[in-house]
Amino acid sequence: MLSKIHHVGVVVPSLDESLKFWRDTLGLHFTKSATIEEQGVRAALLKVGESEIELLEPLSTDNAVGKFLTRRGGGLHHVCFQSDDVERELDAARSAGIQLIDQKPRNGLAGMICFLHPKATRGVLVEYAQPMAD
Ligand code: CMX
Repeated sequence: MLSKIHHVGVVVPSLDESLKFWRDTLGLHFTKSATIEEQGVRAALLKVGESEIELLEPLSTDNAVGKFLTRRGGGLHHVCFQSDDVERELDAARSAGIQLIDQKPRNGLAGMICFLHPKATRGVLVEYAQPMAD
């Protein structure tokens, strides 16, 4: 079941520069950061209430996030819904005929994640995440 907005993804040219605004000026609580080679990004999560902002800095200009930065100059990139079972959400989306990016969940900063294609979701890149138990 989808329970809340887990995070909103924001693409930035530099994670370190962006943290000066999101963490230091706005005062959001920095949770963690990591380089996720499979996704081609450096990413950081900042908590605000029940949800988070995920900052994404591309590792190269020719991957998914790099192309987004080049084309749009960064900004709002995706919305991620939390689920207790991403595999089930993916099966439901497949059964509903929604075009998928991921055929099965994979590892991301937010836990086990998967993406639906923005062409099938009226232009909004949608992610599902099942956080790992702490
Ligand atoms: N939101 C809405 N539309 C998007 C988009 C986004 N974030 N990113 C790309 N698109 C659109 C483009 O505008 C383009 O539309 P048009 O054909 O109408 O011009 C179309 O998708 C194709 O864009 P592209 O730049 O040619 O890129 P690709 O087809 O190579 O890839 C996508 C697009 C969505 C499949 C790819 O970005 C992807 O696989 N994203 C999911 C993975 C990801 O974003 N990972 C980073 C997050 C990591 C994490 O959260 O842990």
